[in-house]
Amino acid sequence: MTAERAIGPTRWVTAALRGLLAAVAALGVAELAAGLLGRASSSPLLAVGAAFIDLTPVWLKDFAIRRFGDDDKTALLVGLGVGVTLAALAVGLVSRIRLGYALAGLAAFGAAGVAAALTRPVAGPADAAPSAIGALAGMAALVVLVRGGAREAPDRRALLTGAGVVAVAAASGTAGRWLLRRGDVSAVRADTRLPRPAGPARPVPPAAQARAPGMTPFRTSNRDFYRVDTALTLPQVDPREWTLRIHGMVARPVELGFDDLLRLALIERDITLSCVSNQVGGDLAGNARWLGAPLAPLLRRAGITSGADQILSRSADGMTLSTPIEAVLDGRDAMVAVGMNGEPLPIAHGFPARLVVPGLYGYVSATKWVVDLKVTRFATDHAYWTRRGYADRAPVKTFSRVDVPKPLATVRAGRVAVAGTAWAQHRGVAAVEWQVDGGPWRQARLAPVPGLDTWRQWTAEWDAAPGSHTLRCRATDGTGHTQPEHRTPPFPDGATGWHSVVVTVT
Ligand SMILES: Nc1nc2c(c(=O)[nH]1)N[C@H]1C(S)=C(S)[C@@H](COP(=O)(O)O)O[C@H]1N2
Ligand SMILES: [Mo]
Repeated sequence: MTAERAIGPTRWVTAALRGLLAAVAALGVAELAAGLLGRASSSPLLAVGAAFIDLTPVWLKDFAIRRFGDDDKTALLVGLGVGVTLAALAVGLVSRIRLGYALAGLAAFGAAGVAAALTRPVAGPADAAPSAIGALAGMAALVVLVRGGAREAPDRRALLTGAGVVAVAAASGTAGRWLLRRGDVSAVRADTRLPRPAGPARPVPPAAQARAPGMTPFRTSNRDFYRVDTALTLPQVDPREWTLRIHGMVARPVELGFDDLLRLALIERDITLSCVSNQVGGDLAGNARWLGAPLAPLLRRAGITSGADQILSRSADGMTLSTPIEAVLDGRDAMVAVGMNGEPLPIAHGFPARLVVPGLYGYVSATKWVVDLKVTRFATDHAYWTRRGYADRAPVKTFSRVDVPKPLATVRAGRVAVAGTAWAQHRGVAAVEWQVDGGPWRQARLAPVPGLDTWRQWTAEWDAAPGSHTLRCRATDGTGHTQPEHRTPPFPDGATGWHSVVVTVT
């Protein structure tokens, strides 16, 4: 191949790289604008990602949670990054055909960013700025790069122009990130002191923890606690500025600051939280010791008007969840929680305050970063998930799981420890049965629990013969209801079905 012929493809590669550099400049400058604004959610990729989450159909969301679990947001951002890179390369290629088209392409991406930022639930007009300014910066960079590399061979001048664009992008991006980190409340959280509970938790019996090796911990550490939410950027809520407003169908609206909340008679309780998206055998559940202010007295202080049947709660990032009032007022330990396992709530779990209502799936009860409670009716107000077809009333379904042996494990023939976890929050787990290869059901031994609101571990001993075997379990709750065999998906009010595990005995 002659040198002449090699120039063609090189030029296209150079053109594609120009697009990439323009995109980097756009995103870097946009980050700086978002930093100056002090709002991470207005930065283009995060705004588009958040809009994407809101537009995601329920089946795709379930798939993402199933496939990526707690990493669903990372997966989304990686996907977005790949998409943006490809689009940027395409813009670069187009710039070689016609600069005007490429500039229009950048403007279109900027417009998408603006639209995404403006449609976030708590957005103001200023949130449009980062995407708009970023797009302009990207367009300017593209023009400069096209002019700078007019002869189209990657010569010294073109390289210098490229390096200049990268430097501007890196400097503004870094400055933007730094500005955004100033809003981080980790340090404030570390300095937050919580009072001792006026109503301490019942002690957890030591035997609540089943002894089988590899068994799930009875109490989930904050670090291992599952996380499910729509927040692509974690809300940074300073407790010194936090307030909780209770309003709507009430006689006397109430507003509380964080210190007001801490002065109330706090209770501490062991409560298992679980997600409606949890599949049969899934692990979107955790058990923690929560410290918080009982919610029912706060509502009574506000004076609920007759006819109200829903608490519509709102988080600092505009997420909404609906909770049936009857569940909050029926005597269970519904609370505005501030502490989790002896610490202030981790930021990812709602710092400085969240709701916890035993017995209901998280999407109808467990509002993190909660700032607003509107007393209303199901007939008038809808929340994020119920608007998408999830059930208004969603008590946690009775659930049980084989935790050990692990799926597809190989164990030695003879005595094998079988153990698992079952839950039916606020009804309690009354029995767990297990079976081998579809044989007779046998009663498992139930570990003691501190109350009805936590999960319950179960154990059994299996005299295992060599071969491949299927272990299966099912639980019965405190109302006498046994888990049905029939499998249903999580949508619209929680999965059903028996969990089974296949193991090899040698
Ligand atoms: N603000 C806010 N709160 C939220 C959610 C959310 O998306 N945003 N998700 C809910 C859902 S679906 C569940 S299962 C629980 C999960 O709480 P965790 O992340 O602390 O485990 O939080 C609930 N509270
Ligand atoms: Mo959930």
